[in-house]
Amino acid sequence: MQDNFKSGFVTIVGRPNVGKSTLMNHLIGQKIAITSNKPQTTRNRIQTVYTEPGLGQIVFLDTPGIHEARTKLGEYMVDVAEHTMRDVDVILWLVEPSDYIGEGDRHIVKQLEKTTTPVILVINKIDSVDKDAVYGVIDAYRKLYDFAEVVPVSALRGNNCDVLLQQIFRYLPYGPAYYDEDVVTDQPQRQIVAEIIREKALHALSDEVPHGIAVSIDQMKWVDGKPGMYHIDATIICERNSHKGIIIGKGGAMLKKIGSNARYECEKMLDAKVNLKLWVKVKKDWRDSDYLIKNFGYRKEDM
Ligand SMILES: Nc1nc2c(ncn2[C@@H]2O[C@H](COP(=O)(O)OP(=O)(O)OP(=O)(O)O)[C@@H](O)[C@H]2O)c(=O)[nH]1
Ligand SMILES: [Mg+2]
Repeated sequence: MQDNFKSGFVTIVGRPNVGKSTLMNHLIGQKIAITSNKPQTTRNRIQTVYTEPGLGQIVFLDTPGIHEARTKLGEYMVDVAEHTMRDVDVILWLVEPSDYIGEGDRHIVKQLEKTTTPVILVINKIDSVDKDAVYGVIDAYRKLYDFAEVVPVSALRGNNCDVLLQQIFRYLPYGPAYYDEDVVTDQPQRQIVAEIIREKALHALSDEVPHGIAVSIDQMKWVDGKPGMYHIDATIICERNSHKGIIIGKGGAMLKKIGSNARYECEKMLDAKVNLKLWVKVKKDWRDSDYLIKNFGYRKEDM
């Protein structure tokens, strides 16, 4: 490894729905984290690796949106996000392009004040506002905190993401790569499949139903044949009987839609045929049960 190679960990934090997962996917050039227009999509820390040969390696941490938690799962999610700020080389704080700064963002400033780590303020979604409005946003945020850099981007369109990468590298220490060049994520395939199903449910359902969904993979096996294919059995867990009815839909139409959208994306991700079977189960108020949230994979040990 050359002497001038840089490497380090970079967490992406911010309120729900500001575009953290969209940004991470864009920066690494691959869809690993699921995204949706509903807040609280990401529930775990998701690690991905970006390597620029000869230059450096960035290990990104995508995190759940920091919000006022109303369930035990919510508390877990906020803990996960805030925990990542402790041991990284750079913090990316993502915000909406608005000069109104609410309680949620003020809470995040308090967390940033606890560290001495360089913070890059990333103003996302600049495609949705006038260029001039961005200056007002920069001024409003600069009054709150002494940022290492401020970078406006559009994660959706990819605008200015190259500049953001350059700025991140400036603040990384010299050192060898943490992972081989071909490593992209720490997420096991089964976990990515579960997340794809949850994403398709988030996209298809409205109101409060999607927030109370978890997905468990009951079986995932490769069966040789012509063609060979993955057989995947998965269960969508929801909080109430009435939600179960909505997820299944009239004559099973909703579940079929979620299933076929998920199968399509799983086939792309696995580069193979997939036979996906979905079930729906009710676990009443599981988001407030320590036992069940652990059971569905939201574990403090993984933080
Ligand atoms: N117009 C516009 N929309 C964006 C941009 N980046 C993200 N979005 C949209 O914002 C919504 C939220 O994106 P996510 O990436 O899921 O946001 P997140 O911050 O990861 O959300 P949580 O995981 O819930 O905390 C989605 O509908 C995205 O398509 C952007 O640059 N411009
Ligand atoms: Mg997210």
